[in-house]
Amino acid sequence: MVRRALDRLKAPLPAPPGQLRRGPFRAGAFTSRLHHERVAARLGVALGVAFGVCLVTGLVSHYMQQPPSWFTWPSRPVSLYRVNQGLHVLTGLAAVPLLVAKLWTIYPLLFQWPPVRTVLHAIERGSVLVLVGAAVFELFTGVADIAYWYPFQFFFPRAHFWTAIIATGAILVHIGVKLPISRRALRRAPAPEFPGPGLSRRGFLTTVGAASGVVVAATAGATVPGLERLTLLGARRPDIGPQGLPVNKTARSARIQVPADYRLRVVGPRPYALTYDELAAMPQHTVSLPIACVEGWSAGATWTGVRVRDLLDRAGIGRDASVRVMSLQQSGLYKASVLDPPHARDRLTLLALRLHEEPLVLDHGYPCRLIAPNRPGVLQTKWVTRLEVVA
Ligand SMILES: Nc1nc2c(c(=O)[nH]1)N[C@H]1C(S)=C(S)[C@@H](COP(=O)(O)O)O[C@H]1N2
Ligand SMILES: [Mo]
Repeated sequence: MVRRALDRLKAPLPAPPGQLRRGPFRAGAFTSRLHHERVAARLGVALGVAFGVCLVTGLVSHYMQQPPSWFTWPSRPVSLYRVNQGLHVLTGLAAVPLLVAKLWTIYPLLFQWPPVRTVLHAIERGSVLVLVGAAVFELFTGVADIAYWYPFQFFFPRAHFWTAIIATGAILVHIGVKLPISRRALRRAPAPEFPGPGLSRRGFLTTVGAASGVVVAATAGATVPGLERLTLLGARRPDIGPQGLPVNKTARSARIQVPADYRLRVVGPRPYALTYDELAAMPQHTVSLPIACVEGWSAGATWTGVRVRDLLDRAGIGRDASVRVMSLQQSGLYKASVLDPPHARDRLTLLALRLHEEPLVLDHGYPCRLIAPNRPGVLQTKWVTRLEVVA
């Protein structure tokens, strides 16, 4: 049964009339020696590595923000998420020149003749279409997100996540189909290039690799400490902003009004409320922790404030409780976040009142903001007014 169905998929289809074979469909229409399977295979390997790292780091980031029950993420090492986020952004950016080069290398295949030989061949070509569409979509939306540019109607994280899943499936199918060809192309001694002017295959691959390297070098400073001044292409300089730190969401755009009778409320078995002065009179601790923003930048800073676990203990909240951190913000996705037990109990997790020893400015979360180790920036809630146990 299966075999017969497969045979049918492999049966040759009638060829279209030869008169249609014109323009780019002609034999020998593409003359560049760079449209070569060896070039395609090399670029494919580089893209596979870049997309692989991008996928794994992207999944970590996704599950941190919407944790399923099986997912736990430790609060240490403190900068693991920063590294994860940096790898995601940099491998994604490095993939842009690689993908452009790969598409250019293989585009003559668009005009192969006959366009489809068998049903199986049609399916394979269709899967390449899905793959190219998904890869281009991922890189485009990723770069747009880094630039805070949302020319689309859909919700970026969800579309970016699901397209990654589709792309991964299409890549696996593609690797399965092309592996024998790539192996052959990579293993065999390189076919001699026909002589003539123009770029050699090696020269082309070196140029593409260099372009990728320049993109990484010019954007790495957005996440790697010490390279800030090299950030020529990054959308943000992580050392520029009020109090030396960028602001993602301003108080104005979040419509924050700090009421004159501001209180921090901690809701547990023994609920209580504190004024700003009472918070400032509690034991203060200083920690050095980064904001690692999923929108492509990370910046370290020194924060001073009250340990969250001291606040929770005082309310009688247990060690295994997850805690919701709520802000003065009325609407928006990031008006609250949840601290799971490892982060809630970590001695580095603070409600910070000061940044670089000065009181927080409103844009950084005055009266107080959450800062916890090994956590994405979107979960470092600003303008905090309430901590409560998650039911
Ligand atoms: N209440 C609230 N807190 C928030 C946000 C927000 O939109 N609302 N944005 C988050 C994001 S995306 C980041 S990267 C950090 C940035 O902190 P900063 O502006 O102090 O650098 O704050 C986080 N805290
Ligand atoms: Mo962010």
